Amino acid sequence: MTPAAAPAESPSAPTYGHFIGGAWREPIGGRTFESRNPARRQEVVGRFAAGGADDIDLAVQAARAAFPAWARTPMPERADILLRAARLLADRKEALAELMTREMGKVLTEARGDVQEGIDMTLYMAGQGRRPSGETVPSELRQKRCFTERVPIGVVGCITPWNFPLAIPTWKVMPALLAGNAIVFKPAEDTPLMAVRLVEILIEAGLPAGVLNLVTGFGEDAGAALVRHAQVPAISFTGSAEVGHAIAAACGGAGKRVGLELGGKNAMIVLADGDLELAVDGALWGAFGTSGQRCTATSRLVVERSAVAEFTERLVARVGQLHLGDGLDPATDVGPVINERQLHRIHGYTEAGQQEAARLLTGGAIATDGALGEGFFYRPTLFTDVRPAMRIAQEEIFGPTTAIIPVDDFEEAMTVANGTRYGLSLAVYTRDLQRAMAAVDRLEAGIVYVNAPTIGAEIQLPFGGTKWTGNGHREAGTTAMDEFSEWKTVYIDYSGRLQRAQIDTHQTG
Ligand code: UN1
Repeated sequence: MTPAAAPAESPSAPTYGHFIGGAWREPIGGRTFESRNPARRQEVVGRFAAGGADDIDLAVQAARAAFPAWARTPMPERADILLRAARLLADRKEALAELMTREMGKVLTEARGDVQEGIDMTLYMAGQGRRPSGETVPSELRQKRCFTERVPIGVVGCITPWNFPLAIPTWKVMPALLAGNAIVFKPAEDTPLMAVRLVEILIEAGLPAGVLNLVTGFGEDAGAALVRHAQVPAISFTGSAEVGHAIAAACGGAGKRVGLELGGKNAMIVLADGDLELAVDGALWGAFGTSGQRCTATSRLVVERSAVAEFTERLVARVGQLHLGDGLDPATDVGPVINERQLHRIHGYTEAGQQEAARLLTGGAIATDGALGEGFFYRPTLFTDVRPAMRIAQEEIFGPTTAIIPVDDFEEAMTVANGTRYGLSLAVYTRDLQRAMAAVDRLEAGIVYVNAPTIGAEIQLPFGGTKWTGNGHREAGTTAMDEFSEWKTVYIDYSGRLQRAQIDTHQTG
């Protein structure tokens, strides 16, 4: 079972195993599953091992065995491996992007962006390997030094989604490796091939056996076994709020650390003084880029009432021009959605919107004409007259659907934008600096944009959200290592006598 062969059309698509302890292995139960091209469902891009509790246990044991030596390896040496991996990712950017489009569906330009985000993250973490990673802090006592240092946690479980099949794994795997942890990596069942490619690159870059282990398969089996495993003290998960909260409960009960990144119901506020053409450009990109399958997707357009008619007219015209198709076709603006279940789930939200008397302006249907019928295509969908309490204004749809919510003024815009359970990304369009800054102050989200849509975060800044979106962690940026390391505080007393903090320094009388 080697992963070397290029993927081909079914039935000759290759079969890939788990990567455990430095070797590719067949799944213990012998079960496999297929990853298919969402633009052409008859095309199998690969067959993969369907992992279960036994495979996970094997991977955890391999990680435990590799951990001590990796933890002792100097951080700059670990960083050098990441630097080599970044170069390999850059060398293979085009091939990886094409493969991503075939496995996941996003249009090729966006797939290139996903790979680039992975390269950026890997380079950034390689650089972090030679930067200060602790502090020297003054002691209140003489002849005493105090400093902090980061130490690895041990074996960490990384569970990643399919929508950014390369970038998001790098947000977790790279800082976890740099911090000195060993990893069991369980990628989404819809995009295992991108995970295989990433693991291959890290091995080629020189990662020692057992430091990174890959177990492919389904959340209910492999994912749940990883979360429950007694020798995995930390889990990092990106995915739905429903699954994330179940993981958090399991981790909480077992005293484990858990980092969650759980989606959003992101809004773009368009104030009447804003540049409406710029806002239309932003809405199109934010709502329909990646077929709306970003946790940062612009799924609400909160528009000041006096601008609604003009904004809507311009937006409807532009949505009508979006070309739906295979992401490998340069003429395509919007690719397929990930799978059949999601396709029907998205359509269910169209029905919910209509039942609640929102007005459908365009789209709202599964596309079946010609070649589109071979894949999972949903027409870019725009609702208006949406009220803030409607399901389409409250629940994460994760598809090419967005909703115009008219509001009377700035105050109502703030209330509506903040009025969901999520708190990932919010945007405001205005030319008025005072209102822009007031919005920055008042919007309840981990990420706020001014005059840009809700998508487009850069890796050198913290990524994550408030409220239901997460549990306080931030990925990437200056905070990337926090989720994957412990702080050790060290006091060194070289006075040769007992010195008592708080007491000897504050003698009275
Ligand atoms: C996600 O949607 O899960 O900010 C991540 C963005 C991308 C990352 C999105 N850089 O849209």
